[in-house]
Amino acid sequence: MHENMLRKFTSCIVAVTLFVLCGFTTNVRAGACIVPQPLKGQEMHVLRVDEDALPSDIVLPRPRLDGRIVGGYKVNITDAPHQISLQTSGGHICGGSIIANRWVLTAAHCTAGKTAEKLKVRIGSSQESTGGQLLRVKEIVQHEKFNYSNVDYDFSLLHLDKEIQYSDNKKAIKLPEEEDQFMDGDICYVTGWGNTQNASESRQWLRQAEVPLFNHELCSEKYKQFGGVTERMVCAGYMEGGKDACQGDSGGPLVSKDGVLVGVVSWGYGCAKPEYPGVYSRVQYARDWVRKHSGV
Ligand code: 4AZ
Repeated sequence: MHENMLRKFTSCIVAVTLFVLCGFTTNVRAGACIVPQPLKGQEMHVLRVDEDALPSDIVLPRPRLDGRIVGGYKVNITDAPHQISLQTSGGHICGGSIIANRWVLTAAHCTAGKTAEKLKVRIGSSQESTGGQLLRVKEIVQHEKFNYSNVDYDFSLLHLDKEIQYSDNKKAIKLPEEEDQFMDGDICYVTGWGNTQNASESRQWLRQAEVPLFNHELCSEKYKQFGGVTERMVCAGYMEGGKDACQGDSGGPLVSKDGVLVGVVSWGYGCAKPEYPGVYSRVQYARDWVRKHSGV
């Protein structure tokens, strides 16, 4: 095809695609189009929305999968030895946490539509693409109530085909007990190889950000246009934004100062934006479910 024709053909395809995405599946208001952006292995992302232009009674699809650890710093895997990188043949897709010798906890939206044979887990490395060990997954146990449209019950267990020998760079994280109390403002740590939203910050190395737990009711209020947050979710971040998990961090750990796995990176509106904290699956809620399926 001639270059000119090819260009015209391409812009036509782009125009039609934008029309379909904006006109049928989402909303176009005051120039704001909520465009679901496909990302490697994922299906839907809401990227841009003009909050002032939206009436408060419409419920938008949950935004997710749009960025990486923002406002953080490089850490070594020995600082977060429970952290794993979940991979397909294309490389890193999500984070996860070692919870026992043969078990990893991640997000259900990371495993949705995948088969165990296609997944690998890199453990014991500060870099997602090299080092440590690459283990096979024997079985995916995805939460039976996981709901893709509102991201509720975003939990998945990965049964590994080999036992992990614990060392300084690979070990299990403690799960919360039913009676543990986590308070608004408690500082937690989120880690991952996700987007830093800053070209000068490498995403090859594991990064960490410190984020305080965010009041549940206030978080639900902030996200009311996206359906609010459920009891299976916990929010963390600053009202002024700046530090957050982002694209590629999903499935990864949110850990309290006492070393307890409080949350699993799940979703949020963009990354590190003021008034939109990160939303995590609340591990305490899934404690019995984890015990039932893994014995952990
Ligand atoms: C993601 O795509 C993702 N800022 C994770 C967390 C958040 C946004 C996106 C929250 O993995």
